[in-house]
Amino acid sequence: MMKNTMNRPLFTVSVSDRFYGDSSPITLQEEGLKTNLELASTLGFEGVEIQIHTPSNYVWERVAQQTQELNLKVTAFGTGLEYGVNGLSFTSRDESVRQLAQERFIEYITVASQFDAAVFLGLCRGTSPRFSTRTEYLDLLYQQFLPLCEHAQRLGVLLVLEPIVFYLTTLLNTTHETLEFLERPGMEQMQLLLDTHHMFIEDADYIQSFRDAAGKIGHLHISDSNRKYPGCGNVDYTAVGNVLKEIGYSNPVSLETLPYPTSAEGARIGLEWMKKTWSQ
Ligand code: LER
Ligand code: MN
Repeated sequence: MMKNTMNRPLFTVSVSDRFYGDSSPITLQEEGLKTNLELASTLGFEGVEIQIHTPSNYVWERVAQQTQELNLKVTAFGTGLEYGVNGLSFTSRDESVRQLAQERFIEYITVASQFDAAVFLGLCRGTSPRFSTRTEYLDLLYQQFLPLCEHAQRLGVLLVLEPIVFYLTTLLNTTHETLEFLERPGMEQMQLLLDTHHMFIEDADYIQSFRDAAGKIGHLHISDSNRKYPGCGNVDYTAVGNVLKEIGYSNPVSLETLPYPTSAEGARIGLEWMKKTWSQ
């Protein structure tokens, strides 16, 4: 991935191609990807993470041209909808589903290489049916990730793995267990995607987690304890801002919030938090 030469993160927002629901944490989910790109640019964001599914439905050269004209950097591709909409899972008991997940992520990595963007590994990890089978499922996940890491390395694409809260998966919930997982051999192309929502619920001390993960955080989601914009819930965003500056975090910071009270208003307030944090 190209190095950001600013000494602060790029201010970005999650955008989609349509409305996925008020309980879906994608900030801009108006009708049409282009509409959301235009909205992100009008609101003053510097970049976007694109959360769609089935990338072959898009003409990516056109999206590249649109984002260029809007002066937006595409920082990442979110893949959670591949699990939610298409049912793709790397730990499915069905080998053909695992195979489809492999092929789909190879596709994402190839598209992301055209944008110098990262690819998220989130909900598509699937889940272990029992706590007692977690080790077996994590080993399977590791085997599934290795070919993706190789492809990503060849194309110079960063993969980012997100610790996700217990109510969505039993695999890799905390920042520390995900850091440990990333130490397995062959995973050098993968870093962390941290998300303040998951960290707040899962980590014993989510501010200390940022320090412990310093240098290994490839992308960051801003989402309060209730998944709304910063300030709506219990996350201490003053402390989050301070620790991010303390560790010199300069990869993208991205709003991944419920479209509350509307897509545009939640995004506007979230961007204000980013600007205030990095102007001090
Ligand atoms: C995706 O980045 C995420 O945070 C998950 O909770 C899916 O919404
Ligand atoms: Mn997230």
